[in-house]
Amino acid sequence: MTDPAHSSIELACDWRSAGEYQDIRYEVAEGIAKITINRPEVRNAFRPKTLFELSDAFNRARDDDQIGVIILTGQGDLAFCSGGDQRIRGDDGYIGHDPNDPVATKGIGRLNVLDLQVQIRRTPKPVIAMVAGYAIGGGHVLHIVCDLTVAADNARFGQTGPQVGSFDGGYGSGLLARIVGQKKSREIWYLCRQYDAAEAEEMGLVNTVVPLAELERETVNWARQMLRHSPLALRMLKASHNAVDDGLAGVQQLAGDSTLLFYMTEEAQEGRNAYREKRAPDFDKFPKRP
Ligand code: S0N
Repeated sequence: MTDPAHSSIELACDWRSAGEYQDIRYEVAEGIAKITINRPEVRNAFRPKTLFELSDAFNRARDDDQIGVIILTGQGDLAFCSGGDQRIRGDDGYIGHDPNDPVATKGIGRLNVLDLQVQIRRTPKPVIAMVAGYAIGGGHVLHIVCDLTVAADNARFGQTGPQVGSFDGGYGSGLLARIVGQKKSREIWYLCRQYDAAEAEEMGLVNTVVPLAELERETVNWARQMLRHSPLALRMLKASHNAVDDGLAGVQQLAGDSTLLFYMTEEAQEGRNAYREKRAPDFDKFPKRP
């Protein structure tokens, strides 16, 4: 039987571990952060601990000003992620078993993955899903919320919600429909079929498909290409692409980025300086732009 942890994917960078975790790995190289879900024995299904660690790693990558692009992937050839760990699904969500987690010790379920989806969307750096094997259920939604998806030729995509008594009516269906169209999205959810990498590329669900061994090389090439570009321009483009689908929260993100840019101008700094110097601001010198 194939070892689920085995990877035929050739490394493309000299990765350095930059965080201690149990369910994931966090590695960095060349301005890229690689976050790997490391539960291959369950096809990289996530439990609450996995999601808290992923959230921490995404924060780490966001706050590191040397990191320009983030890669999200799964350990091994067989799976990117198979969604929520069904073994610890309680009657009201996924139940953690970490004695240090106050929610978990109450035995109350919590829908943690939704917070991670929002976090990936709001991380102001491009996130690439690097998919080998299955991206299924909540694991499929994780690749949907990433900016780009590079797939290996063995990748398989699908939702299982109606089969296992679950559904994702947020990004999992709304954003999927934006990507592949309403009819196709409904087919994917209602029928719970699986789609191979070529079909996924055909429907615009992934950006490109490459041989399994070359998956990381190609993904890193995409990252390197973006790293040559203006990080602020990429940030604005991510926020702009998100804005319509994310409603007022999307507008807030885009508007926040505008505020960030405005803060960097002499005009905004005049307002701050005047307040600090206890004088009236002099905005006369700034043009009333057409
Ligand atoms: C991935 C599949 C297709 C792989 O098939 P394959 O290669 O034949 O392997 P298996 O023999 O089936 O699996 C190998 C071992 O891995 C275990 N395993 C696989 N997936 C899971 C999983 N998700 N949870 C727990 N264990 C898993 C198998 O049991 C097996 O172990 P052993 O050998 O010990 O029996 C295939 O495995 C598959 O179809 N997996 C299940 C996919 C699935 O239904 N996932 C759950 C879908 N639902 C969600 O993800 C919830 C979404 C969600 O979280 C959410 C969404 C919106 C709003 C809120 C929430 C929320 O709940 O928070």
